[in-house]
Amino acid sequence: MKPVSLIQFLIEERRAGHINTELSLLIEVVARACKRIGVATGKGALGGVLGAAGTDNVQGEAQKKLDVISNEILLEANAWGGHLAACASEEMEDPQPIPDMYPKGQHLLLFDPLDGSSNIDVNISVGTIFSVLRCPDDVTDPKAEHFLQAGTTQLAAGYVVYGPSTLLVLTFGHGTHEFTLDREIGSFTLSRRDIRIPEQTGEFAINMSNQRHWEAPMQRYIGELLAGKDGPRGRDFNMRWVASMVADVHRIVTRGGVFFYPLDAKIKSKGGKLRLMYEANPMAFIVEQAGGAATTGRERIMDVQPTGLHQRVPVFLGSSQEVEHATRYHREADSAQG
Ligand code: P6P
Repeated sequence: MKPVSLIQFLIEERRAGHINTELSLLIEVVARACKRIGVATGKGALGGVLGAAGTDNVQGEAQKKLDVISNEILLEANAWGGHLAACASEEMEDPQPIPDMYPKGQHLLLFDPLDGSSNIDVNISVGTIFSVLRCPDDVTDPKAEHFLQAGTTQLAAGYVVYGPSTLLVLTFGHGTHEFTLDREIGSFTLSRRDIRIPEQTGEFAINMSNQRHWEAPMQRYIGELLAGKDGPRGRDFNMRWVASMVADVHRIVTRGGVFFYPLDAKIKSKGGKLRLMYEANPMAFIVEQAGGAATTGRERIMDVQPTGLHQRVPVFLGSSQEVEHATRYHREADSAQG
């Protein structure tokens, strides 16, 4: 069968009325920027871009040189096209407006330019995560509050995983689709259309070193998985933890599984570890469109009404039956506490 390129897929989506021309251009530009990020990360030590940048981001986390480089690549690529009103990034305190010299568009782009970058120096897969919102009609100079839209309003979401192959996974709300970068011709080619995540799974992903800090329902749920076939679940489970959300989520999108970053006593005051606007929401959109589920342990992630651009939430996502099982334990515990 003739391979379908990303641009052909985008034209098909436009003809189907799923996206407009401006959004189609936006995705093309982001995909091209991610190819450049992939080249930069692929150089490794030879590119002189490993290691710390010597600066901290808005989260107070030490930035890697490639965090800063990846952020700049995405900002520069999206400045001139006329498809965006502003960008927001994990690496920037405030949104960056499109420079006045360029036309502005009707979209807002949010991204984590290089998620999992602590893995860069040890050559483990990392990725870019992005989310697209509509800029409110009467807003010409978007501020942070104009980005504070629930995940259900996303027009598009995607990630690019820089692994043995470079893959783009994308949704416009009409299924989740995967594109593989054909390095010989430099274009993303459709490799999986309408991905479905199995409802059941025997594989979970969580950072077990936080176990003693978890809330009681999380202790109960994970304890039952660890008890295996001799415990209440009556089956054995396997565990994976890459500590790179894009890599862990892509495994789940590919073969099922469930990913948890629950509240724990260390991070409770911050609301969680992962960021709602440019990590949890886009991943939730992608996973739900593939038949999976995504909650905070108490509510659907995409229903959360944001209160801050860099707000954090707990994340439970993946195979729907396990997400619902763990979420049910949290709701039961909350009800019991009254
Ligand atoms: P921990 C990477 O820093 C990240 O934001 C996600 O990509 C990843 O899932 C998580 O943090 C890893 O957290 O506690 O294992 O370092």
